[in-house]
Amino acid sequence: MAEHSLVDLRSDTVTRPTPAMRRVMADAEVGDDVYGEDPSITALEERVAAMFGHEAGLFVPSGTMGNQIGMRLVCEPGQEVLCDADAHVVTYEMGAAAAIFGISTRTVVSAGGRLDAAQLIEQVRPRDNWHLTGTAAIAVENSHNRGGGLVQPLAELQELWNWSRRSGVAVHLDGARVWNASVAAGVDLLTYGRLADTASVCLSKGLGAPVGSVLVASAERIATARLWRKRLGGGMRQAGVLAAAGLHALDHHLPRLAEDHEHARLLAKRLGVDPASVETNMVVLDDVDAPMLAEAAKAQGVLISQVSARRIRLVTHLDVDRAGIDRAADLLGGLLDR
Ligand code: TLP
Repeated sequence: MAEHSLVDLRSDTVTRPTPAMRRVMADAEVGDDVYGEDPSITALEERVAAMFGHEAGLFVPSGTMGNQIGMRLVCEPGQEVLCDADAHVVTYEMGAAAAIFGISTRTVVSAGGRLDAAQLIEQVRPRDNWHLTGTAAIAVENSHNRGGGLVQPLAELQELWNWSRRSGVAVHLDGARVWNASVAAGVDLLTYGRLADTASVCLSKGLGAPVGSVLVASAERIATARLWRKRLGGGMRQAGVLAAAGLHALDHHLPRLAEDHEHARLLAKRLGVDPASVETNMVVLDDVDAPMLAEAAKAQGVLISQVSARRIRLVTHLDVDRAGIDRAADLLGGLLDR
């Protein structure tokens, strides 16, 4: 089957740079960013920091690096980060917090990933006790990946933030898809950014850039983050070609996320999934034979991802148009007999 006829719903990470994006990448002004001399990277860092109301930003190769450095900035080795049991930072980042930074993580099982500030706050442990592992930070994910792209309630984020100012426990935001949350909820990025001490946002998910995330925080913290990035081997040289793709994505791909959300709702409707469960660009199929469905769909050119033996995730993005959605819905609907 020709590559272009595939409908790839495994993730929004699978997008390829558009022709227009490739042109700005080719024309990007670059320099050696380890010397701080890449104007495209500097422009991207300043722009994203301002969008989220933070003093500074740091371009990093991946969301994983953004999250891990972000958490390290607000948590010392031997302390803990508290988060939801299904959070990406503890599920899909290969134990990095423990393996690299000596950070302990503790998780709370929430209702499908939805933030309940009081539930987390209740679990926080003091940092001045002779026995306990002190809680230095709470990590929040918005939108929530394993929660099926759910958008965190603003009131809960605000409650957590207000409490965190009183308690001295920091808040890290895994904002890989905070763009989707913002578009879906009509909450601006500045509002989300101001409810976190550190935030990692991805350019390579719904925004469609090929590589990269930006970590935002105070200028002092970002100066420390720059050292960690270099230590981890993430100091990049003429990576302005990548930053240019990110800048282009912010200009052209942010407002169109509403279209992905519409496509996800459409898919859900066609597959008998409650459209109310679709808040952004993901559809979850539960109680299905996931390996069978994935294999049968793949044989006919539709790629979907298995979250577990009984759960499938479909993710809409800018490389799947309405015709692709219809094709996937026809095929999956037939396979599921829905
Ligand atoms: N998520 C990927 C996989 O790792 C599961 C995907 O296909 O959804 N935070 C969140 C909420 C994410 O969903 C991801 C990627 C990351 C962080 C990590 O980003 P990368 O892959 O750039 O390290």
